[in-house]
Amino acid sequence: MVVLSKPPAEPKFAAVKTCCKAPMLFPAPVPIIDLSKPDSKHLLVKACEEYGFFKVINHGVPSQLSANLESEALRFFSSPLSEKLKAGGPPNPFGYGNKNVGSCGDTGWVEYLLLSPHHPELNFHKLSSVSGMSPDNFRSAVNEYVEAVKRMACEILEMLAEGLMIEDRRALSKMLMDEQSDSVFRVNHYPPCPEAGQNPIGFGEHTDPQIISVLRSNDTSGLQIALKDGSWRSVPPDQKSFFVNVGDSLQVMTNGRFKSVRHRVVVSNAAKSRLSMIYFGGPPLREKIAPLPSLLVEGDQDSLYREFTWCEYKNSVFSSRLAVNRLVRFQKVAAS
Ligand code: GA4
Repeated sequence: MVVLSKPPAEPKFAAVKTCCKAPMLFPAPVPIIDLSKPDSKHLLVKACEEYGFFKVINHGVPSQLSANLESEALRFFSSPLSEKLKAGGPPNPFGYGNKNVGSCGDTGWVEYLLLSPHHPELNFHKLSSVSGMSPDNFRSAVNEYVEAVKRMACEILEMLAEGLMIEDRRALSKMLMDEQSDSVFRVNHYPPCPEAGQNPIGFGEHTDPQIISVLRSNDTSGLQIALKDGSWRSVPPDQKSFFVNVGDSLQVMTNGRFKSVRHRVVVSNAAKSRLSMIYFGGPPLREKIAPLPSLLVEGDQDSLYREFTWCEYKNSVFSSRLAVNRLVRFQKVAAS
């Protein structure tokens, strides 16, 4: 006798935490960087120092690649939950997940696909069992998009290296170019929420642990960043541009000169879903995360951080709650 298991229920997104009483925040003063202008490198450095966040225009990534991937992703997210669950997820961190972020109890009004661009075997074979999906189309949409965005991220890192007067302009970008680069790609879908007026948390506040993150979203709002004084500001969406975050590892590599930006997503639109795709450029697991030597020599400064590898940091990150300030454990204690 064949026993059919009960189909899993649609995700219960009810009763998510609400975030801020003020329904409207002031828009963030987001620096806009024109990548086609060579002298943008000084503005890039300034943006990383002041905000750890900026928007990129004239970036050279064909809009068709973003549009393609967006439509493939929407096709996936509009499948029945029972189908989406076939694309994996917890306890395996890769694949489809909903409501739960990470393994330490963080939740939000979000469903996602977490993919490992350098280990395709972890991603796509599962999609072949999702009815209505063509894994080949999805795979090539992801690969083409990630390749183009990675190239842009490397260009930004090379401009930053020049702006910081680092002799080897590839000192940062080579970690993303390395075959063993531990980068991650994520597509987040925030479905329309009946409680949107109360600004429920879509993705809780955190900093990104990697070197650099590149985000592209559709034109639905929700992203917010924290300024240096701790106040939250909204980031108006712009589907033609990319938003770039400094990650924790780049903060360490610049000995704290660049700040990894705290950010979150709130669901503020009851009618429209938000779709974002984020490339997290990370170093190889064995890579030492430490201030670049030339940045220490100049002011005769000591490193603010004890030495660690990306593997060590990653283990600590993946066993922590989203909102934790994870670098504190790696900071040197100031002598009194
Ligand atoms: C935040 C940035 C990336 O989305 C991510 C996230 C990761 C996950 O979703 O598994 C983490 C989060 C992120 C940092 C703290 C831990 C791990 C969820 C979580 C609670 C893929 C990443 O690299 O770190």
